Amino acid sequence: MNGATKVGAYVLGLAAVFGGALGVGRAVGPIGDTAAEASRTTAGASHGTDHAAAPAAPAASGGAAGVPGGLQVSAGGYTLTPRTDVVEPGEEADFRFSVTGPDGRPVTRFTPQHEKELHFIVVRRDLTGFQHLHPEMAADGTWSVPLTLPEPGEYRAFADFAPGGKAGMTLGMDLSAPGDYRPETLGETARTATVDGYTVTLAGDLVAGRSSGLTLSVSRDGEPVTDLEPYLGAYGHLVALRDGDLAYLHVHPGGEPGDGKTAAGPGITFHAEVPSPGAYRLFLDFKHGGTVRTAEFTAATADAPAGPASEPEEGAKEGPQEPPAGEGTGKAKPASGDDGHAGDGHDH
Ligand SMILES: [Cu+2]
Repeated sequence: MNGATKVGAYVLGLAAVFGGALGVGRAVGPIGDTAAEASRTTAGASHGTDHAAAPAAPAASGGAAGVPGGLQVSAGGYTLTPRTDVVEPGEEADFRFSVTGPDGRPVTRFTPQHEKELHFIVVRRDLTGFQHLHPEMAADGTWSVPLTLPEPGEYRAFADFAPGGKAGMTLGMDLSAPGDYRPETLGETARTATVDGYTVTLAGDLVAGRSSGLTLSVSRDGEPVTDLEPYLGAYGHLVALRDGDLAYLHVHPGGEPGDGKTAAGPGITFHAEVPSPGAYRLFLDFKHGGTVRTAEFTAATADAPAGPASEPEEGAKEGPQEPPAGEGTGKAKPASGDDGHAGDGHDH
């Protein structure tokens, strides 16, 4: 394949992943506008769902083509505007923000993705303290959420949303919790994480510049968990943040509850594409026994050629790659008490 075609395939791959991750969510919302249709069909190309393949939608997550989501506070005319960007650590704040649109006014119409109009992810810049929240929007477009930043430090907050009728995007903003900040080092790569007596095992490798399959398997007391509960329309939600700049990749399962082929565990399969070699922190939200929990892993890309040269070929083997080290320091913690939203009756 010549160079130009390789570059083209790479860009298409990025568009498919970012458009696809959001497009799957859009399938639960109103459909019919062309952007949504384009994203939905792109999702089919990326995730192997039933949608027919179609020309890729514009890369949506970050605004500019090929820029990962979450790195910009403003993109495509949309800007994240917090009422304050300083939050006292250890105290619950009534955190408010809006998304202003190209006309400079707060956006009040959003297209639900994964049963929510806006997903709000907060993490300290050292990749600890992950929270996945769902703010409420007032009629004037002001979003509010009870937010506790437990420890001092610099935090990154991500808003993952689709303005009504537009492609989805993720904007990011910095929040500060004043005080003495001692950043933690990133945990070593790990295949196993534990949370509340559950063990989650990661199989598969991230490969820079191309889609790769990851399977996360949940067990408890040595027994596979086969009755995972749907959470936001899926058996699991996976967020990947790039070490170094916290680029945001929202990755979704290859199937969904009730599609007749997706089991309720123990394995949850995802299609992930990361834009560059390096380390990523993975945060898996899963629901069991009525509670949402988050399992966390550090994962590094497999030792493979990266970037435009890593043209995937159908059926090609992954090559002689060393998997990341086995046992490690995957940290885990309870999810941030957000599971009340899981069953709130959005049609799906
Ligand atoms: Cu969410």
